[in-house]
Amino acid sequence: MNIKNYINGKFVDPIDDEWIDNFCPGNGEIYGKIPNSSKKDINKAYQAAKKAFPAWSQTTLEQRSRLLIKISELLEDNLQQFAEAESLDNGKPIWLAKAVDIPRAASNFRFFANAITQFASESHESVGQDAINYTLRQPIGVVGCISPWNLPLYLFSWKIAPALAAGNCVVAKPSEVTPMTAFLLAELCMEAGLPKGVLNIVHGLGSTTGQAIVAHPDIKAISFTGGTATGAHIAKIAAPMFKKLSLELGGKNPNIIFADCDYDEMLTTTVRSSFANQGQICLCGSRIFVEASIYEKFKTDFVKKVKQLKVGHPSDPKTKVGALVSKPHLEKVLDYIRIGKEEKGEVLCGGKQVKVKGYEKGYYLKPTVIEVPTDDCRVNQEEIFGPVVTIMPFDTEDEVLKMANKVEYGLSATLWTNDLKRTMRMSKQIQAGIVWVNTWMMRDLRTPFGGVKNSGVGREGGLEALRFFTEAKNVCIKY
Ligand code: TXE
Repeated sequence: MNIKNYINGKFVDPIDDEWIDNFCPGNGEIYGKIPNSSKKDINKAYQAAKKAFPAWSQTTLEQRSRLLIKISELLEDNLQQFAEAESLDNGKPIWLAKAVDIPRAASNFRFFANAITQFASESHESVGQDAINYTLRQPIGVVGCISPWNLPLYLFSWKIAPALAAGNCVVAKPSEVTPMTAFLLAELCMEAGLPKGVLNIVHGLGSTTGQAIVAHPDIKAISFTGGTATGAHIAKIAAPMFKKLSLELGGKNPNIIFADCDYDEMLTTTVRSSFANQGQICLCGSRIFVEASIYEKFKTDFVKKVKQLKVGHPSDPKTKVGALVSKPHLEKVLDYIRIGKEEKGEVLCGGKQVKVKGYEKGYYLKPTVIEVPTDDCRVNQEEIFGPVVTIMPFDTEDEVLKMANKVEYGLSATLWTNDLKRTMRMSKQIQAGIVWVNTWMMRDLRTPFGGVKNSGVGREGGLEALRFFTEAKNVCIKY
């Protein structure tokens, strides 16, 4: 199926008529073409957004909120179609797309539809000066949203919903590897009655289309989720134009397990936090540190459970681990497994490609556990972003804290313990934007989301997202 750009309320071909192939990870075959849009297409999208902005920014909160809720309802009505498209495009098991990804995208629209109606700004009385200050939170204008392939619609909507709710018009680009559900979303926006030009969805490669959004002088804010190297590149382009930036980048998250935890719950969740979505979630706990007294037991139990995970075609309801997103990505992950062995890591399970019957050209990999000799080896330091985790033991809290923090990233961390004092101590000291204690990926959309160090700058979610997509203006009135 070929997809098109959605600009000014219409589906259009790219101006230069350039296209790229879209591959299906489940069988490795080309199943459609997508536009590789140029600067000209981005400018066309920008012009449409600019034209739509005055009217859109003046809609009442209720009008905006109703429209976003309508989109969320339409997504729920079309759950099956969207889940199938997401699974086909990304390789994730269809049950996962149906249970998590698409419902979460619908929640994003509903959440920001409601959040905007509660978005208050502060006022300050300047006592003794007969003056009052209040803050206006005004939409920025035309903003750019660039999203990745791992949670395609979930992360696309996580950006465009707050941007639209806050009264901006948007030029958005989903990943060229997984464009399908963003394309389908455009149809729902039309059906919901979103005015033309308010949301423009332009497809293409990062280096052409993405870069054209970032380099466009009049797109004043960029919300980006993707790789750390790309984030740094974007920051360089955006800095001389003083654009507002929100960068949600990579992670290499520690999963720290103490002997006093609820063992069974920890074990089940750790399998999930390691391999959910084929390990392609920036929040996955890819470095597992286990207190020495339970290390051998954990190693045996964990590897046993991991070996039971069924690798299979994304459409098979029994599949727990689907296909990796692309051939180059599969090769990158395989390369890391090779590096892990060279670094004297022991592959306790997995480590190999899987041929799924009937889909031999698909990008399947066995979930892999590598026991590493030291924490500073590359597989323990660099983001692999696939179904690969490292494990190693630790003796003391201080030791594990040092290892947990000794990476360039700082997105999330998971802590398994029933010791309250330790929880409080460690939560403060772990260098991460999110710390989960005795759980993983429990998300409340009101909470700030983002990382420290090379995991990015800025926070998404709740009020943070609405603040990002608005400019604060102080008005001081002397009376
Ligand atoms: O991401 P890219 P890639 C990590 C993960 C992965 C690595 C590379 O480790 O292996 O990044 O993945 C657009 N200007 N994460 O190469 O390239 C691109 O088209 C503007 C973590 O697929 O960063 C896509 O829409 N945009 C991550 C988006 O950026 C550009 C999720 C992300 O792609 C651009 C994905 C440019 N110059 C990968 N170059 C997470 N944080 O969850 C690319 N893009």
